[in-house]
Amino acid sequence: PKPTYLRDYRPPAYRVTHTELTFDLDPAATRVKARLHLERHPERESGLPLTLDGERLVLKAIAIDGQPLEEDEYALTEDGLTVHRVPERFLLDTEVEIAPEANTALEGLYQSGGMYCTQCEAEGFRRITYYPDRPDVMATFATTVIGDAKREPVLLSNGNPVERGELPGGRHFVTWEDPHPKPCYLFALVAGDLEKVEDRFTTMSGREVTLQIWVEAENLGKTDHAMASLKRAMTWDEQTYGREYDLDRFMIVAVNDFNMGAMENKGLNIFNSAAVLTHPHTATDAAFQRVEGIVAHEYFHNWSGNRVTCRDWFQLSLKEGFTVFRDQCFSADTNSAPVKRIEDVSFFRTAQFAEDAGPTAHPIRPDHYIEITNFYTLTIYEKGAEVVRMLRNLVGWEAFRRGSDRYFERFDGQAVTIEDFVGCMEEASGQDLSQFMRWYSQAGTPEIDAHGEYDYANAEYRLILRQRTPATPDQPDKLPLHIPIRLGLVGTKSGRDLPLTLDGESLGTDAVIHLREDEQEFVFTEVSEAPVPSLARGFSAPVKLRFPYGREDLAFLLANDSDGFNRWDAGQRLAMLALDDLIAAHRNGVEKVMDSRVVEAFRTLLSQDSDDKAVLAEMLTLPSEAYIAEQQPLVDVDAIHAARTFVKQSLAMALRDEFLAVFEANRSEAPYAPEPEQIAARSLKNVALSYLMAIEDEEGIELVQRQFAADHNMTDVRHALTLLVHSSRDDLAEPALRRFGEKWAHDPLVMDQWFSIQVTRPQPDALERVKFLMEHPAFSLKNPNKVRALIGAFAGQNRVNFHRADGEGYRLLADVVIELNRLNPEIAARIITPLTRWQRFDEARQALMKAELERIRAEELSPNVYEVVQKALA
Ligand code: B3K
Ligand code: ZN
Repeated sequence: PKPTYLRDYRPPAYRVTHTELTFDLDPAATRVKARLHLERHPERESGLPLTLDGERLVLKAIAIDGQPLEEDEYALTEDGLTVHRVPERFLLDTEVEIAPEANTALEGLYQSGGMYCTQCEAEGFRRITYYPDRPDVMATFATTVIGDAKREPVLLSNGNPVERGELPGGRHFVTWEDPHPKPCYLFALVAGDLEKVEDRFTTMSGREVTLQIWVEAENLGKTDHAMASLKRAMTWDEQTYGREYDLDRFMIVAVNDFNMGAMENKGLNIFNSAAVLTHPHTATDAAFQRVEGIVAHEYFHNWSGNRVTCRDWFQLSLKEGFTVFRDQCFSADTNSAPVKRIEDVSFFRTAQFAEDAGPTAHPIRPDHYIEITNFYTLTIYEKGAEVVRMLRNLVGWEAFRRGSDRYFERFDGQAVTIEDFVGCMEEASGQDLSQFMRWYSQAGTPEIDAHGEYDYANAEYRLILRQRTPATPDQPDKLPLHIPIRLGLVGTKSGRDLPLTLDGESLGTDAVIHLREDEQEFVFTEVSEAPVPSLARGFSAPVKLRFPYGREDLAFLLANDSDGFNRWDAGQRLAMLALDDLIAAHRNGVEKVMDSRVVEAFRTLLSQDSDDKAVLAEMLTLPSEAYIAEQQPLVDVDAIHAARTFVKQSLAMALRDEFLAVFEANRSEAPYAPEPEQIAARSLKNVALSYLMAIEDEEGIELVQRQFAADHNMTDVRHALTLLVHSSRDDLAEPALRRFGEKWAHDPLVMDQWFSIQVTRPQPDALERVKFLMEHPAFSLKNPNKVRALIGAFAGQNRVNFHRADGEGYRLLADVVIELNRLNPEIAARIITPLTRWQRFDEARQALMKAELERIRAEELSPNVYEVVQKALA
């Protein structure tokens, strides 16, 4: 497979102004008729051949302006169709046959259970019909769907239904029209025996919109939260960005087999059922919040993505980074803003930093790819969102909003670039963002080394910042970035933020300084007492910032920092210092000793009356094994696990009464609601319960068992079940697992949780369990949710067992990748990730991991898996 390069971009030779499609559905032989209204692109020369993308299509007929083509007038290849000579303006008619039932890649038109559905982004439409499958070709669509009246009573596509009718042989049809020009990646079709839940929304200009969520009958009771979230998101986008919905109806469909979370098809969003269905008995607080975030994300795409789309797939972050930023702000406004930020950043620093440090590191705007599906990454999405957040902070909200208005107005109905977006921000703010643009082209996580000195005599604080971005594949040398650092100086006597004066200018007590050079010195004057600096508040830039904090400094910040995020971060840093010592002790075989400062810091936290319980819960949570690993030069999974367990148990022993008090104070019998206050109390209570269970004494066990048996809501039940299954007591784990598994055997989403809990347990039988569960009737390699729940959870979260010294974990993953490479290349190329991170481990493990990658490489590979394996072994 050959790479595609950004520098080769050219507008298409022909554009499509209108597309008419007719689907005659059949599992093995669906007929797709397409009539494309084509014309030469004004920027391209006359006489060019017409090239259309098409894969796995059987061409049945082709005609131009009603004239069937002779065989020598066109050429067919594996990936498309070329018509040698065409007029300047013409109609192209084609008819193809496709087999949805054989489509296990879940791209294009496929079947999920009994229903038909589509996934076209990025390049799935070419598996439906011959078409210029690229986002800069935008057309209006009219789609007729013909199905069996009994098997597929519901026939959906984008836009508004304009006609329906009966046909001979028990068939019927519906015709849909979408008046908004769109690229084909936003096309969608759904057909099946579905039920709907309906609601209404009045837009800010007074238009009535019908909202529908379509599900299989048994899921009718699980749509309330998604519907409420949708309405909140619609209101939020009107109030925050002035964006209104633009069709008469907005539909969401839940499907069980789906590669990603959801898809923003115009007027017809298709969702992984895991990203839309909730019920207090089946979904956890985290799932409720995830559904809210994803519903909002897809809805927000209607403007940031659909009305204004990407010129080419290199610009993917244009829509994804911006839309993630929008959904993060929405969730922050709807729930606890500090907790949302803590959760997002702690995930980011674990997973995106690892991506940036690995062999598949790439810029937010890559300059080449083999398979674009591999670029739906944490870098494009989450780092892209961090960069938009920096922009918002650099220019300020008001200029940002003016820039966003300008962007949506100027480029409505167009396919544009990242420059177009940043250009609007430059115009609206009058700021020069040219150096800032490097964030889009340079891969890797910038590292900042900070040093500070307080000069008593002159009342000055001197802060020296040095930046460096490590080399990444294809990018050995890096230029300095424009990095905004939000900071405060916290007085050690007063415990307060001191006034900041820089170059004679007074900046208040919380300010942003701009690091643009490799090295820069900032001298704050009139600093009346010795301070501890609180740096990169709120994670003001996606960087690794090192500062030689002592443990006292961190304990001080944990108690005094006015920035909630940095207070949490100080706690994480303090815990990391203790963990580092313990990891070293474990490796050297010396006795582990708990750092009393961490114990005292936790004691203080537990004794304070916290007004934000959700933040407190985060503060009491130790860095994850994955995050700890991210901080080590060489990852020793066993030492990390042992050190973290030791800290947890030491805290539990020292602070048992305090944890018990917190647990008791936050119990509630009130009916479940996914409201911020309840969620906060539950998470705090459950963190306390984890500590109580860490030492597995009779009382802790009793509390966990009682919570499990009370069966009050899935958050509590799942937490209790996890504690039981992850304990050393199989006599507790087995009956609970059995009970839960039998109770929920009929519910695939709950069974996913049941799978994950078992295969993430630290006990040495986890790998055998994975193998055993792969034979379970509820498991299927063809269902991405199942693959993620079982294989993804094991390889990604069960670090001690996946990295077993005998290499069996690696072998298992490689076997799965080889099988999935044939069934579903997109999922195969994702699930392989942990194997590609071999550089971080000891030599023996490196050799084992590379051997598995070699074994995979020897197979006949999809472009997806080929690209990843090739990079991992480069
Ligand atoms: N835009 C989709 C991505 C689907 C791509 C799958 N290959 C989901 C989202 O970001 O909203
Ligand atoms: Zn998106």
